[in-house]
Amino acid sequence: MTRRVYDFDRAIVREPGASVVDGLRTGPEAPAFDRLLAEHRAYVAALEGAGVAVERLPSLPAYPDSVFVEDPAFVLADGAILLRPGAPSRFDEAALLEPALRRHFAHVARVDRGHIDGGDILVLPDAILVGLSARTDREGATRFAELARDLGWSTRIVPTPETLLHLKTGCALVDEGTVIATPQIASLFRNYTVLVPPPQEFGAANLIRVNDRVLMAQGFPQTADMIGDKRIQVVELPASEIARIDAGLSCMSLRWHSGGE
Ligand code: CIR
Repeated sequence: MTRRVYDFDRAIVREPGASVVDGLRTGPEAPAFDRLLAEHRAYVAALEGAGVAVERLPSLPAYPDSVFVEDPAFVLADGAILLRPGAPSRFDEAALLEPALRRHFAHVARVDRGHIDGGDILVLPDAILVGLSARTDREGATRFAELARDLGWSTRIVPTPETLLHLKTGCALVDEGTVIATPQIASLFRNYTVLVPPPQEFGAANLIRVNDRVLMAQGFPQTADMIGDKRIQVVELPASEIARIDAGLSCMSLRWHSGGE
C-alpha cells in the first residue's frame, strides 16, 4: 500500500518542565503543572497506541514553551528542516533540537533567514501549506519552500487570520480527501471536502491524524461525531491545560515515517 502522509512510526516529544506554566499565552490563566503533565502523558500514550515509537527528550527548564517541539523543526520521511521560531523566547529551541534530529535523519537542513514556526506548516497529500502569521514571515516561508523543494515538495504560502496563533490552530488533515478547518480558512482547501466545526467547537480543529486514528481534544462532541462518521477511530484527549498556553495537540510532537518516501 502506498504510504499516506499521516502514516507515522516515529515521533519526538519533549517532557514538560515545571516552567511550562510560564509559557507564552494570550489568556488570563496559567496552566496547572500536574494536570498539564497528565495531558502530556495521555498524549504520548495515544501516539504509542496508534503505533508510533516515541522518543522523549528531557525538559528544558530555561525554555518554557520547548514542550511544543513542532514549532522549531519540521520533519518528513526523507529529512528534517530546522526552523526559525518567530517568538524571541523560542528562537534557540531549534538549535536545541538539532542533536536529536541528527540521530534520526541524514539530511538536516536549516532555515537561515526570516522566521517560521512549525505550527504554520500543514502537510497535505499533494503540497505543503505555509501560513503567514505573527510568527511566520514571507522571508522564512520562502526559504522553507526552497528547502522543502529539495525534499521533493511544493509549498503554497497563504495568509493566516490574525485571530489564529498558527495556521494549524484552525485546520488539520483528516484523510486524503478531507480537512477540518474553521470558517475563516475553509476557502484555502479548494480540492478537499472541508469539515467545519460548529462555533463552540473551533478548538477541535487542531487535531492530528496518526495512522488509522484521529487524536483530538476532549469536549467537542459534534466534531468527534463528524470524524467518527468517516469511520475513523477518534481518540479524545484532555487538552484544557495546554490550551491555556495557546497550544493544541499538533504542537507536542514531531512525527514521521522512518521508511523513507
Ligand atoms: C507559543 O505561544 O509559542 C506557545 N505557548 C504555544 C505554541 C503552540 N504551537 C503550535 O500551535 N504549533
